[in-house]
Amino acid sequence: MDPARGHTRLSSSKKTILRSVLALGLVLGCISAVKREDFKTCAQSGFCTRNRAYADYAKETSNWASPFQLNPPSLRLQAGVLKGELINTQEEQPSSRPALSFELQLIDNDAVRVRINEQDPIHPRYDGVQDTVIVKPYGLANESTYQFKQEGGVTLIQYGAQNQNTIKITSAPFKIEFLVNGVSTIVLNEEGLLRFERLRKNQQESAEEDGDGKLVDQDAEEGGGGGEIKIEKSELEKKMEENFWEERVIRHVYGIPEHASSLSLKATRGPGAPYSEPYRLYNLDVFEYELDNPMALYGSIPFMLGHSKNISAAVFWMNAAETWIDVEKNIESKSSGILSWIKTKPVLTPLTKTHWMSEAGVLDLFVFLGPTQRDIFRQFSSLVGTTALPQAFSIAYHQCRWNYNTQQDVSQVDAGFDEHDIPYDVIWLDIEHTNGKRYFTWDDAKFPNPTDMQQALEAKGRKMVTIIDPHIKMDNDYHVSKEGSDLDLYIKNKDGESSFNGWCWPGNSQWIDFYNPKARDWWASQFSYDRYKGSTKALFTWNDMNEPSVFNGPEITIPKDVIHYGGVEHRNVHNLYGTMFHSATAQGLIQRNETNQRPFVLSRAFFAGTQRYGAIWTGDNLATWEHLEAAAPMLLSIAISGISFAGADVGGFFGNPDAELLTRWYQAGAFYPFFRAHAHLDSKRREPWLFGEPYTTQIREAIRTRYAYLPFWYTLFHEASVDGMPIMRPMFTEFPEDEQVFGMDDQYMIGNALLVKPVTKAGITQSKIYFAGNEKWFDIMDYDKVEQGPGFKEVASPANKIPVYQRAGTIVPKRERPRRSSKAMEHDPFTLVIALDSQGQANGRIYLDDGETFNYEKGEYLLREFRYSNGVLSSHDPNEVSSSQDQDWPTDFMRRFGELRIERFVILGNKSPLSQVIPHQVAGLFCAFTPVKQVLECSQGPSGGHICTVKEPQVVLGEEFVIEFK
Ligand code: NBV
Repeated sequence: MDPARGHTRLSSSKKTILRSVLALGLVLGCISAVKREDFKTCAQSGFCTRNRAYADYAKETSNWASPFQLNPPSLRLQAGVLKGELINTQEEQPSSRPALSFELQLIDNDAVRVRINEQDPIHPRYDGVQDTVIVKPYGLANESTYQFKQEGGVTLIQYGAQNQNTIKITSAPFKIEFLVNGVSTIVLNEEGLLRFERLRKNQQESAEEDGDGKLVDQDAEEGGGGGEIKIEKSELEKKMEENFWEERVIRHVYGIPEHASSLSLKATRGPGAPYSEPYRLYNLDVFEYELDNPMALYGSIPFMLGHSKNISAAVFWMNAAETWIDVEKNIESKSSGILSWIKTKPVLTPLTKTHWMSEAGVLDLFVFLGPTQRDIFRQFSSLVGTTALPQAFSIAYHQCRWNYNTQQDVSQVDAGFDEHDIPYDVIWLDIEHTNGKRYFTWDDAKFPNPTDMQQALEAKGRKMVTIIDPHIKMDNDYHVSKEGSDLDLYIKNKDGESSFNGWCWPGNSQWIDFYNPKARDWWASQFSYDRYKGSTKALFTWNDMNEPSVFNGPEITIPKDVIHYGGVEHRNVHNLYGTMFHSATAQGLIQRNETNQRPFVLSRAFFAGTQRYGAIWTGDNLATWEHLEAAAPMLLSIAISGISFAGADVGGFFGNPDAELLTRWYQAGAFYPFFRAHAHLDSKRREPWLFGEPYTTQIREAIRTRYAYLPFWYTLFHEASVDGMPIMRPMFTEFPEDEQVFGMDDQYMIGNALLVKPVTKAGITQSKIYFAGNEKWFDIMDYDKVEQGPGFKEVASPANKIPVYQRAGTIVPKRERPRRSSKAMEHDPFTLVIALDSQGQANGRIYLDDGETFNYEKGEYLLREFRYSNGVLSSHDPNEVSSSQDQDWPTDFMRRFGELRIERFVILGNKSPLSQVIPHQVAGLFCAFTPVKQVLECSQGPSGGHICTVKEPQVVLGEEFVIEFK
């Protein structure tokens, strides 16, 4: 299938690439067939080897101190920005060399940005990542919100909403410590490992590569050193200087996806470290990836969250070049008091150190001190962007396979869902639907009438997705290829003149340079209906292979020395390429639409900020139980790093799942934010009904469960789009005080309300679940099964059951009438499941808009907060400026959605049965409240709680209400 893969090896090239290696140590106190030889280890990466060696050298050298010093008289704090000069005392004639510029920005959302760059460099470092990653110019803290003082060589800044944060900057040796309420949380350069390369004139000349420069690894030449310390001796070291730095937080650390590894990051250095390789961030197409491994995968987000019982903090290392991160864990006793104006608290706690090493770029680091995780997610997402609100259909179920072969195949599969009463929203076409892998074209023999095909789907409220990859077949008769050449839009070889070409699905191909604004606009224009023939507004897009995957390239990707628009060398921006492509595609879908529809684009590669453009998935997993198990930790790491709209291929991409595995995967997938089944070309067909009973029924139930909870999912997507809260949440996000859950990644929360524990082993009918907190948990399949937290409990998880529990104290909106697509449910009434806590209270929300357009930006949506307290349920608008208040009602939207009924309340956890429903009249927008006799039924569960159902309570969503229950 992919002969070129087998031949790609890391070459022990003789070339020397002199580029701006960047590294930072962060001490954060707190079945595989993968061809390993295709991918670099740290020992094969020159800068990784040298940086690790430098760390060892520092550790082994007694009295090691960072050679970097801040020049205190140079420090100036003005309008939220502290500027100064950083001197490397180890440099030859430091006084005659321009110092490094140091800048610390206090951002108005309480984040802090630290930047270090060269002053007057001969060869400026690439500093453009911010232009694409940071959403908008942000505000700096107002001078009245912080205090600043300098004492000797120490600079102190106190800031934060409650003045709770302190930054302590030590000039010599250079170090920055961040404290929250006097507790040391993150320390930058504590181990004195900061290093910063300068490129000198004679080096710049010698930086030219020799050889053909095409498809060999570009810094493997130093790899043979076997990780030995050659700090002063190596030839390369004489030419280069690396940036090493470090930070510390005291706790578990999480994030830095994408790795097929645990949620809580494992040690990669130090005694007993489970991994010997650092975590690597370098977007790569890894065939049949290995589990429990820090190897790089398709996406990279250099965001790391640290958490301990009392505190959370995070860092974002804004660098898109190849990056390696070492994690080291030890125990340390530490007194963290600083001068008299900070409270002193002793800390005895596991210390996690992390060491960040990037090949290029400037040092640009954001520190988020929360104090809560919700604050951290808000701070981070306000800089890199929140999840774009997706179209409602796209959070329903997707049916994919490589490939649905013909138009007839598509209509048969579509009909199969109806015959078996299984809802689905989208059918996908993989690369075989094209004319010879020429994207934006159709294989006319197989798909003679794509427009009719899409219209037939649309008539049932369904959609289609086609794949569009970034490699463009070199063929002058292919309009996309020809226009790309005529307009000169391809990535260039290192000569900066000729276009790079390499091998991919269509054969010899070229790659659009998405760094060129003209190329982005042109690409977006390809999606207009007149250019993308056979496309309709029911057609959406899948961007695959965008790491980018180049079959005959080094590590199956594009060489680092190819050149982008503006002369930018690829190594500086590698991890962002896929996102630039994703963004231009999403822009294309927005532009094509006279109907103001939101885009839907799935991407395989990702970076920080990808959530602004669409969804991602975890690539080519395997149809094994181990891969099913690995999906949750992977998705959790991705979620806390900003990308909520993510999923794993249900069923496993490679191989053939048996019926049990497939069924369990559907049950797990029904609780992934992006829910798509997918399968490899060579795998057997596995549409949900093909395994027969009881599996068809079990899969149908799993998919229907997803559809029933769509109002809840959509409300969570709204929350993610507003304040960056992850949808799929680690247990420690909801239970930050409970140390029991800090390392837990086999169960997780959806929003704050649902606890999910996927079954990931064959033959299991019992699951051990941790019920956190001091409240009850209600089994969603059988409301009278109630578990009391905190503690582990063995619960039954027979084949037809997804172990999912609703947390006491929450109200979850649902729709309980199964239909064939989410569109077909859009006018259905709602059910509210009200799970009372021990105080008899519960809260929840619903968000609703038209599910398709951008009209919500004009206020066309409904946001309702439900509160149950003292036997009274009320619905109100939590946000005075949203929805009804400032509108001339009724609008089209309200006519369509505001009158949607709530047809049922299910009240769980009542100590005694209810016998009366008393509506209190509230001025309504549509009609005065008409008290009608509701149907109230209560039953008693085995645990003594009462389950009461109120049918037809005569309330609509667009109207506030107050109802008393007795
Ligand atoms: O386009 C074919 C596949 C696709 O089905 C899969 O989901 C992607 O991750 N694609 C990779 C290319 C080849 C995989 C072997």
